[in-house]
Order: sequence, then structure tokens, then C-alpha cells
Amino acid sequence: MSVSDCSPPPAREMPDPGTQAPPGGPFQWNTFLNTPPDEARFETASFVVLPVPFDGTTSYKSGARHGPSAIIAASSHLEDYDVELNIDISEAGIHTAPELVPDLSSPEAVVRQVERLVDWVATSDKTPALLGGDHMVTIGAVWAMLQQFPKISVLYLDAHGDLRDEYMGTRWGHASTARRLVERCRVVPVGVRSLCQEEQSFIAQNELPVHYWPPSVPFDQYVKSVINALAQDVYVSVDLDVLDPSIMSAVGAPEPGGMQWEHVTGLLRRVGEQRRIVAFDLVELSPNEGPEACAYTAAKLAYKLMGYASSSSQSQPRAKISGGPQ
Ligand SMILES: [Mn+2]
Repeated sequence: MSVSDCSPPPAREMPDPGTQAPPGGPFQWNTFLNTPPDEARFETASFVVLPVPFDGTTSYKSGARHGPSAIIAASSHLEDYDVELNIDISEAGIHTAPELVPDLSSPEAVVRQVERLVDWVATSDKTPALLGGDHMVTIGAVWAMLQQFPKISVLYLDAHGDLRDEYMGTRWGHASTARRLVERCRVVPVGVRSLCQEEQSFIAQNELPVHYWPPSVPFDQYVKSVINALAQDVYVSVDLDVLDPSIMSAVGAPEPGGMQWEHVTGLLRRVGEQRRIVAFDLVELSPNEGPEACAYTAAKLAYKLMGYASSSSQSQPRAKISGGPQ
């Protein structure tokens, strides 16, 4: 053995394990788009993905607690470039927060947890992108956004009304989500095709701008009517059961006769162009109830929503992406 063999190796600059990739790789990061943490820092991100794996109030088929992780895993297979918008949506910066551990003492406790979490993102001037979980996660999220945007409207895509005052002993469940929101702000339900009698009476008494599916007017007119019902600042809530079960069977309460991919994306694109999308959520994916394609479809819709929110950028500079649709 020579003397040089025993000398210590030259000092190397080691990566910071908190924010940078270790040597070697590639790695699976469990972040949206599988973005390494040093490229998806909170400080520089326009969008913050908030996984909320809670399904404690589901009444039909549970499993939405597995939705956020399935969407994030599927998102690693998305192309960064979006053909429709002709932009790389990821350039806006997408940070993925760790999964919330739900407080199981009561559904209301989860509402408060989500409210604090979304408030943290909104007060940092970033766009929250919430992944549920059952639909009740929307309640706390909208409450938090109302602090920043008092005149917000909620665009509520859902096969169901979610307008029961109480269901199965709680006022904070997925069946009461829209009802809790109506108490504080304007809600525009879209894609509705299943209601109980109590909900139908509530809609009539309160003259809610419910847009049923299938539409009774041409789709273009349907979209105009939805947009006209919305204020300038919009929170978009997508219950994936708004889609037809032929393309989205992996939900807790599938309902036949739903919207197709082109309807949902066509509507959301126009909303992004004509209103300001300040936050959104995607809820009720129950991955074990359907094929793998459902998680991918959900991930793609989440990514497209970031793109549509970015096209609101004339009035919302925080989600600005260079380039833009042609
Ligand atoms: Mn719902």
C-alpha cells in the first residue's frame, strides 16, 4: 500500500439533504410531477399542492383517503408541456406540501385544520391546489380563501347537490359541503344530476344558480350561463364524480350520465380566461374503485387547472407563466 492510498479523499461539496438531490439517482420524490425539491421550493412556487387524505364522512364507498397519493404518483407520468395551452405549466413552480394527518376527533376538527393550511398558502400569495379526500375538505379551504377574497364565488362541479343541512349525524360531511358554503358565499353548482327532495326544495327557496346535467341548451350557452353566474374571483371545486363513470369510475358515489373530459376542460378553460381562479380542489378520487387510468385522469385535470389558473394571469400576476396560449 502506498502512502497516497491512505490519504483522505479530497473534500467535496455535499448537497443539502433538506433541499437538494443526493448524488446519483434518478429518484422518486412523491411530489407533483415528481419534481425534485430544489426545483419545487415553496418560496418560488406559484402553486402549492396540499394533500388531505381524509374520507371520514363518506357514506357509500370509502377510500378517498388514498386519492391524494394516487394522484401525486400518477402525476409523475404527465408531460410538463401542455399541448392545448402551448405552455410548460410547471414553469410557474409547483410545491408539494406533506400530507396532512387528519384530526380524527371530529369532521369539524378537520375543517379547521384545512382552513389553517390553506390560509398559510393564500397569505403567502400562492395558489392553493387541494387534493382530497372526501368533499368536506372544501369547506375549510373556502373559508380560508374568503379571508383574502371576500367576494369569492365557488364553481362547484359535482353530480350531487351536497346541500343537505345534516347527514348521518354531522353537518360537516360531504353531503353537506355545498350547504355550508352557501351560508357564506355564492355557490354555482354544475353537472348536477342527483338530488334528494330536501335539496330540491332548498334550491328553489334560495334560487341557487344550479346548472343541471345534461344541459337543456347548447353547451356553449351553458358555459356562458355558468360564467355569468360567477364573481370575478373564483374558487373551483371539482368532485370527480361530475365526470361520467365511463371515464371516472374510481369515485365514492358514481352517477351515470355525467360530463365528458372535453366538457369539464372546455368549461374550466373559459372560466380561467374570463375570471380569476384563486384556488382549486380536486376531491373524491377513490383509486381502488376503478382502473389506474382514473388517477392519471385526475392528475391531468389538476395540472390543467394550474394551466387555466395561469391564464387568469392578466388579473393575477402571481401565477404568471412566460409564453402562453397562441
Ligand atoms: Mn360532492
